[in-house]
Amino acid sequence: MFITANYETITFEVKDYIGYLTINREKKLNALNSQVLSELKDLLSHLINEDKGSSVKGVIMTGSGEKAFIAGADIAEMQDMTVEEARVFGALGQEVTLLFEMLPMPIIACVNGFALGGGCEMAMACDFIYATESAVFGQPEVKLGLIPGFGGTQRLSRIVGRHRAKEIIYTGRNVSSDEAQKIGLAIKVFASKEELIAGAEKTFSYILKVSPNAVKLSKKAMNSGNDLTITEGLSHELDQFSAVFSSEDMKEGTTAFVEKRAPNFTGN
Ligand code: CO8
Repeated sequence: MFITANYETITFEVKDYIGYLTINREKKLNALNSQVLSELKDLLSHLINEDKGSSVKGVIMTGSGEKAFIAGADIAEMQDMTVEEARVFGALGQEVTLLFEMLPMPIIACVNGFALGGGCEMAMACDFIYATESAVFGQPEVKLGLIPGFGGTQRLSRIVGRHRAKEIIYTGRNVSSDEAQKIGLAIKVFASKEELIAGAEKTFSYILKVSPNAVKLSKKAMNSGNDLTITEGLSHELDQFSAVFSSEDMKEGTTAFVEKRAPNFTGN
């Protein structure tokens, strides 16, 4: 297991195969500055490189405290950026969102409070979003003379539809947890942060029983197919579908069914 002790703005703790990733800048409502993004990049790269043999089979991401998941990119840091510096900062944020999508294990964004701007963008890069009733989503960048820069102009449309995404981005308005659930941005809503985390743990209790290899390849086929035509997407699915036939998990899962016993998956 890699060393997480050096991180200052995030924490990562593993318990019962679940990695608990927390953005740890509570006083600044967990706003994303360059340090947070760099530490996220480092952690996610380790998780991707470890893959096989990793003790982490799923990740729950949340923000420290009760008030915010992430209240956006750090406005104070962006205030004086040059065009070149903004490009580097934007590219780093985008890279982190792509690393979430490349994680070999599922990651659930548990949105407790504000998920604005870069916060909404990080949540959308996770596999799916659970939220508390008090959660507030939005892409308020236009109110600051900015535009979404960590993937919001691309992922929000893909999740809620282009016209709805345009209305949300052009107005910069808040989206309540209730509305987020109605439009498919958050898929489950819980009364408290405690229940939110317990809800994600319950979902992982099902995911941890199935083949980690099959989940990984489903994720890969679904993420890579997102931007393709149906024919190209089906071709990607076929690649991953045939690839599972070389796995021990596939032999174990099908043999266990035929032998009428529970499977014992290893992730290989
Ligand atoms: N950046 C920096 N600091 C922040 C941020 C932020 N996004 N959000 C909150 N903070 C800080 C506040 O400045 C304050 O600090 P301090 O106590 O030192 O004054 C502390 O957190 C607490 O915040 P508030 O006092 O404002 O708390 P309230 O409960 O009154 O308000 C809000 C909560 C409504 C969430 C309010 O803080 C707010 O409006 N925050 C900004 C939300 C926002 O606009 N987010 C989008 C930012 S832009 C963005 O994310 C762009 C992403 C792509 C960038 C690409 C770059 C190239």
